[in-house]
Amino acid sequence: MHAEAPKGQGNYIDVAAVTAALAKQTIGQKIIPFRRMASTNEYAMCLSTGAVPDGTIIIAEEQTHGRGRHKRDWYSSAFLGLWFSIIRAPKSLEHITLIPLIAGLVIAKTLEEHFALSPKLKWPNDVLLSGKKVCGVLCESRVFSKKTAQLVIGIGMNVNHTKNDFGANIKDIATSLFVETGEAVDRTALLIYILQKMERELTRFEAGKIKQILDQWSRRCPHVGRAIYVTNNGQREFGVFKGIDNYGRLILEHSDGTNQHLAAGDTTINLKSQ
Ligand code: BT5
Repeated sequence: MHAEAPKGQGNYIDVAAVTAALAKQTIGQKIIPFRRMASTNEYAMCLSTGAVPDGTIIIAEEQTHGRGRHKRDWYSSAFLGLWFSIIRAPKSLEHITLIPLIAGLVIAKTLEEHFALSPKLKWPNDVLLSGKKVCGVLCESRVFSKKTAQLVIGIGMNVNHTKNDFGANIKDIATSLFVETGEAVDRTALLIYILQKMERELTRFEAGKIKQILDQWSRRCPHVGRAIYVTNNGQREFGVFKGIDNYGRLILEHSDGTNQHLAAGDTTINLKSQ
């Protein structure tokens, strides 16, 4: 692992430019860049508390063991994407389960504003373009007491991949910004935009604007109001996706009219027609 990118190989993210652009905010006040590492989330989760300032970013040009939820793999090719983790000390733990949804919303708004794209959100953590996954979010936390925790917000976004850059196991389900727009993307500018938006959205969240955030999230989720299958702890059932509660849980309405609130950790969803 190299804490500093060696010169002259590949097209590196300009970390100095990112740091300079984010000088006035908490997120990104320190950036720890790697050329290659196993997983930025794994690294961030191993840092001891207080070892780095709140808002520190761990970023890698390539991950060899990028991880998704439930120990799934996250493929992170060299120089083609944004693979990074934000270390955050939340002000309150009450609604921290909303943070993966907020991260997805930040990405969706970035794609709308920066590229005039129309991304969709799939609960709990996928950002889709043309029905394929362009970005995934993995939030992990270490809880120290009823009031304190350290959160790691991991974001993986496919940026300059061509279709051939995706391996056989994900080529039908993954897409990139290059595939969708036909244009190479400046990853440095994109990262700055995302991190500035993340600071603003997390500040809004900490100011208690939860309803606004949930409304904005739900508007971008085509599954809300639809019949869906839910696989929860290995059991498959179906109902209507009524919405998201204040804790980021999916509200599933059963045929008898009762509502069940399902946490992201154990649940995956599919449209009933699939
Ligand atoms: C996620 O998990 O979508 C969370 C991905 C988070 C990745 C970031 S990168 C920086 C940080 N460090 C890490 O180690 N992780 C985070 P999940 O919902 O479980 O989706 C995983 C599934 O997505 C896999 O089983 C594949 O089917 C698919 N997949 C894997 N790599 C992909 C890619 N690059 N693009 C699209 N889909 C992918």
